[in-house]
Amino acid sequence: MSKGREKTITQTLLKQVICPHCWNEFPPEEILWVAAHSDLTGDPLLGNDAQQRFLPSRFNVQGKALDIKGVACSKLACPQCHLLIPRQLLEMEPFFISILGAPGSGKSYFLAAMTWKLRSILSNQFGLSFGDADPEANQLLIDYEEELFLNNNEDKLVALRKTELEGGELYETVNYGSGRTVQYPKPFVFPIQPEPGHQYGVHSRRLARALCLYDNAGEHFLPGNETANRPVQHLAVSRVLLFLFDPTQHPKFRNACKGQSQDPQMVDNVWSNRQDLIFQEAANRIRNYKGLPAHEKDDRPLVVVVTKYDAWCSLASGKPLKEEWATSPANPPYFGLNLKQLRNISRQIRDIVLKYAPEMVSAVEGFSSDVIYVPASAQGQAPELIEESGYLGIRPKDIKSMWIEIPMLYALHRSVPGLISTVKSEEAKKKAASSVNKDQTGKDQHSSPSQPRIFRDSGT
Ligand SMILES: Nc1nc2c(ncn2[C@@H]2O[C@H](COP(=O)(O)OP(=O)(O)O)[C@@H](O)[C@H]2O)c(=O)[nH]1
Ligand SMILES: [Mg+2]
Ligand SMILES: [Zn+2]
Repeated sequence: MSKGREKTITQTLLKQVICPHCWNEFPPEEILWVAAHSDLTGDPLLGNDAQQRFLPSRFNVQGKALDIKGVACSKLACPQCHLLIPRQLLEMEPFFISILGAPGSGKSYFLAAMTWKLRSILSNQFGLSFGDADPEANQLLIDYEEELFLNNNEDKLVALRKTELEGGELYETVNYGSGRTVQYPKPFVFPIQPEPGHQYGVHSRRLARALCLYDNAGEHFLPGNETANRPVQHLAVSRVLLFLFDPTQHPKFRNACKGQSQDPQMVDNVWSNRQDLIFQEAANRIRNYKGLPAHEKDDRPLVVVVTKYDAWCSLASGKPLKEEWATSPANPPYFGLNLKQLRNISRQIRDIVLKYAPEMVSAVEGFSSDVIYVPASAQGQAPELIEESGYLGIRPKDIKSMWIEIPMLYALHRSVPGLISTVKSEEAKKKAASSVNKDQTGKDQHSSPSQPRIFRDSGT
């Protein structure tokens, strides 16, 4: 490689790379390459079928390593676990987000609907580019998106297949020898970067992040289901935690929605998990891993996504969630997040959860000092029974996701200042002033004209 080329490459590399599988930190020059020639198979950690990993000594003019058969390679791998690392992780800081929730709480639908939505709005509304680091590695999510949002047969009921507990789809197995086998949760990696029109477009490199998402099989957090070979570092290193709370799994929510919702999950008790215990189990593992004493709270943002809003909306306003409650035009032509309104809605949703599932509020607030409650719905509609399979399914044409992107916009805003704008209009300032006045008169500071009660008081 020429001196000049070497310089431009190293200038754009991070000093330390973090592996999104095993969280090992290493300098970029230690990265392994994956042999491209089909004869070069067999890896001590990944088995006989895996392509060999190697530290290269020869490169072609494009800077690609050559394997011992002389074929140019393009895939990279971690020096510790040997799993594939998308190239963007050498250049962009990673941003880990763990998605946690009971089995059946809607994680797979949430992830698919969220990434689908982010693909269409991040560039248009927020001036951010967003794509797959490696479409092959994100294939499971891409399949989900296609099934729900690009389906040729929009009238036919579809159901996302259940991600299995031990299955290879969400976990990758590495065999370190001497009987030590570790199952790492699979990351879905999406580079996010300000486009030239973004208000901080000139700082694009500094603000760019490689978003690494993990869909945790909730079963692993059922009490008693702990094993040492399934690490939870991703929960500990995540900058933001997303916990999906599903009211349809809660007997008191189901009772309160009787006659108001035809959703089979509300009527028939399809899923039923003690979600507070699942959260507590995950929280305990995080505490152990981080060495966080029991009396201290975790200070990272914790977003409690209250899922399947369509099924329990009768306890709130009964109305669909409107986009303009959470985002509105900020720096034209772009949008911003209306934090004030988001916090206002969070308080109202918290009231509802507190009324029917106080143990959930106490579990999350006992762990984190920074909790926000965000309602969302991936489907926007109740699923129906598919006679042939016995699964619950939805017709693609009926899907109307609500607020599915808001938890992630909030998470990005909280963790990478400047990436997502917030609404600071003249009107918002005026409204803020009027709400201060109200405070001084001793009236309820949460129900000023600037903070309309979108949802009814719980119980009315
Ligand atoms: N009513 C309603 N049901 C949903 C929604 N999202 C998912 N579901 C249903 O919840 C069930 C479990 O969803 P899934 O994403 O597989 O849960 P996971 O086990 O957490 O990944 C499925 O039967 C879905 O049809 C939603 O927004 N509204
Ligand atoms: Mg799932
Ligand atoms: Zn690794």
